[in-house]
Amino acid sequence: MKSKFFFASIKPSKNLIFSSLSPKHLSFFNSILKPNELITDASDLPRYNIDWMDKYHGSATLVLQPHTVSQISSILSYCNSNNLPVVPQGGNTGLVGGGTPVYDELILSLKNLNKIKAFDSNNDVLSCEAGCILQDLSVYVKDFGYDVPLDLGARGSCFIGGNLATNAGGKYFIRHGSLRGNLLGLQVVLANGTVLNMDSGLRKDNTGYDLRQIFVGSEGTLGIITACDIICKKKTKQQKLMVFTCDSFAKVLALHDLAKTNLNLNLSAFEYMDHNAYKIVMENIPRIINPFPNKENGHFVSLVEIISNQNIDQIIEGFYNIIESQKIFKDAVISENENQFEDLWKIRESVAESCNKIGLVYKYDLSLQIDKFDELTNVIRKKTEGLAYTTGYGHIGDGNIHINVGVFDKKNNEIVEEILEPFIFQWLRERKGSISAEHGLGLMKGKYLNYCKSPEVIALMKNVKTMLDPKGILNPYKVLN
Ligand code: FAD
Ligand code: S2G
Ligand code: ZN
Repeated sequence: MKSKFFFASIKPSKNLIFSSLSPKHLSFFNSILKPNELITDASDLPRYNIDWMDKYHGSATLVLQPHTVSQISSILSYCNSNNLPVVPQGGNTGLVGGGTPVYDELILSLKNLNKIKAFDSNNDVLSCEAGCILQDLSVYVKDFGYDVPLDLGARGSCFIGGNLATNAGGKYFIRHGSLRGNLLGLQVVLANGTVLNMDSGLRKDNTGYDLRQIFVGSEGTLGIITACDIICKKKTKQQKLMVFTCDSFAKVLALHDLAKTNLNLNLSAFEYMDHNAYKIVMENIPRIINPFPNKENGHFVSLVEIISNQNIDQIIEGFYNIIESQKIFKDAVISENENQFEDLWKIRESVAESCNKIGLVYKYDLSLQIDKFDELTNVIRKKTEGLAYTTGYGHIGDGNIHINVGVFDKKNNEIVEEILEPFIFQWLRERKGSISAEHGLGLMKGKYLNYCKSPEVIALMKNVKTMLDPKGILNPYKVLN
């Protein structure tokens, strides 16, 4: 089945030193895995070969789903000796083509490595295997009165191993900091099968180089993450979400500044969506709540989450009065209960799914000075006028914008791609932004790495890759290509 996205520009040429799966290889895998740990059935393979956006299509004929680290070690040691390329896969929610094969690489799914080992409430540390689903971990630590240090729209499918491999951001970056900053212990299996236990579980451990961190954000190209220890934070007793419409982006920035000044540590998240993003959610998500029926035309929508252990209504009232007196917003709603809190967040978290309904979506997940977010969105909107639907939204709190460009008619996919790339990355380079804020490079952006990293840095990255994976079997064609 042809991918909606099959241009030569996206498929690097196949590395001919790699072998393909042979009956000999299959009998080896059958000798170390149980029948339910191998997937070869043609009807089951597409859900592993095709990414969440239906944009990247691989042709793996085998998915391995081991239950233990020693199985993973044996698998990698065998693949390394036989030049068999392997794509580590978590929940397959990645958005840059990192978690699916380019050709017939084997898929090693962490799905069955999903034990929650322990929660240490004296030291606030969660210990679990890489295949644990983020939402399951969130539910587990909630019983102890804690939050996991990240949350994102794919929580119900993504694995903590994939979150670490992409150093996922999400909506609580300003509250918890980065996932890498909340990582204590890490267990990784290298391409040659070596199991690296870096699980000190200590917040401070200045004994040599911190090797854990090179695997965070390495997108399956340096090793397979099999377990981790993550710092969790005590839940606050109260949380509310305020949603505002503003008639200019300048007012969104003013609102953000007032939120930082007046809410300070009570500010848990600050997200925005432009009118196109809001409109497409309202038009595509069944039973979505519209808090501003017909009143938000052309307006920007900001979501400001507030947390506190006491007097949250007083905090909100004080903040509301300040911003009202400065005429910053047009309309505002405040969640009154948990259901409304979730319903209002659902509006922001449904942008991706809604954009998928237009057609092929070119996604740009960028770090940029926040005052330039709307300028760039308008440049892209103008350049693709008539060909695509452009939305601007994202995590203002941590300087990460998402621009989704949904192409109306697939016959224009290639035209839109040529309009956008490398233009958008050049635009960004001139303003010292990053071509990937949180989703990683995957297959999509490796070729643009030189737009935000120096040749010396890229050369050193390549040396690290060669040292850890000399045959290049781990997630080939991704990140550094
Ligand atoms: P996969 O997609 O399976 O894999 C992602 C990459 O990690 C691949 O390169 C893969 O090879 C590698 N990998 C996976 N598991 C391992 C492992 N155990 N060891 C080594 N490498 C591994 N991302 C954000 O950062 N912030 C958001 O707000 C956000 N929102 C999203 C909303 C939606 C609706 C969707 C669909 C996605 C969103 N994402 C977001 C993107 C995606 O959810 C994240 O990148 C997530 O961390 C991927 O996890 P996963 O388990 O699905 O990984
Ligand atoms: C988000 C993921 C979805 C997208 O919603 O914060 O990280 O469309 C994104 O990029
Ligand atoms: Zn995001």
